[in-house]
Amino acid sequence: MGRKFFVGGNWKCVSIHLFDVMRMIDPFVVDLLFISADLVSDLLFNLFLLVDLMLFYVSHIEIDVFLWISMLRDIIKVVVSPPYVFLPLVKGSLRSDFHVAAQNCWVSKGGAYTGEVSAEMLVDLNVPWVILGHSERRALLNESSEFVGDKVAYALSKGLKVIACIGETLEQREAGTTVDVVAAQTKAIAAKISDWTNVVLAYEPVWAIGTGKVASPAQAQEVHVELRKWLKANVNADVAASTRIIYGGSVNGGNCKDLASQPDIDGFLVGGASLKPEFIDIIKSAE
Ligand code: G2H
Repeated sequence: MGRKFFVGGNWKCVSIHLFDVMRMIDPFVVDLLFISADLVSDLLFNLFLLVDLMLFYVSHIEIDVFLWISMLRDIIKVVVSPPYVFLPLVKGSLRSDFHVAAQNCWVSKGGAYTGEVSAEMLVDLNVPWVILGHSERRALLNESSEFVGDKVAYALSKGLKVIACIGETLEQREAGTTVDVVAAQTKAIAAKISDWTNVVLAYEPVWAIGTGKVASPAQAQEVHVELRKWLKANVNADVAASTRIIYGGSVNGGNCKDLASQPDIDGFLVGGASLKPEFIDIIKSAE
């Protein structure tokens, strides 16, 4: 079976109007919640909202038809990753065929680790996915590749699915060490796990993150091919063929189609654009 296209929305630590973002992803469910909450207090406001919603649904009908057909055909996996505090609300309100991910979790069993959230807690909340090793955490919080490898292994052992991020800095790219860097980051994960079934590898060149400088389709494809070669040589051919390698770094509605057309780009991890209506266009690039 082919690799199912995967689109992750990484909401990071951005202040958002939750209902606006949720309505963008699934107007029907969220607005019903919004309406029922408000009906109690403000009938007039809701009449106004209802008209607004009717107009909204009419203008988004094509989007929803596409999404529902695509989901029925089982060709896309969509996972959104809100900050921890919003996880239960987003999970409870989101359309059932979309899933949620945490943006991080602790490296071992929970305990006296102030400020951390454990893999067990996510499992208890029925949060199925977690993003680990994002370059912002590697750079700002000094997370080493070995630490990320340990986190991936622990999260998998508790039943979570992992979006594991790797990627080179601009200096490393300019020094010609891109493949060595991503191979070393992948090796640190491979050293700690034996089953790749629940891992999605996210190649995110650091120089492309939040900068508007997206890797060209050829640049991204080249690294994805090298990663697949590395997995084949160092893990096995099955893992190389079946593991989804997604691209992240300034993906938007304008560049997603060309990137998605590359044979080894199996989807995206999207930051800024996952909080905008163009996120739907990015999901649609699976077709
Ligand atoms: C990379 C990406 C999401 P953005 O961090 O993981 O963010 O799309 O804003 O570059």
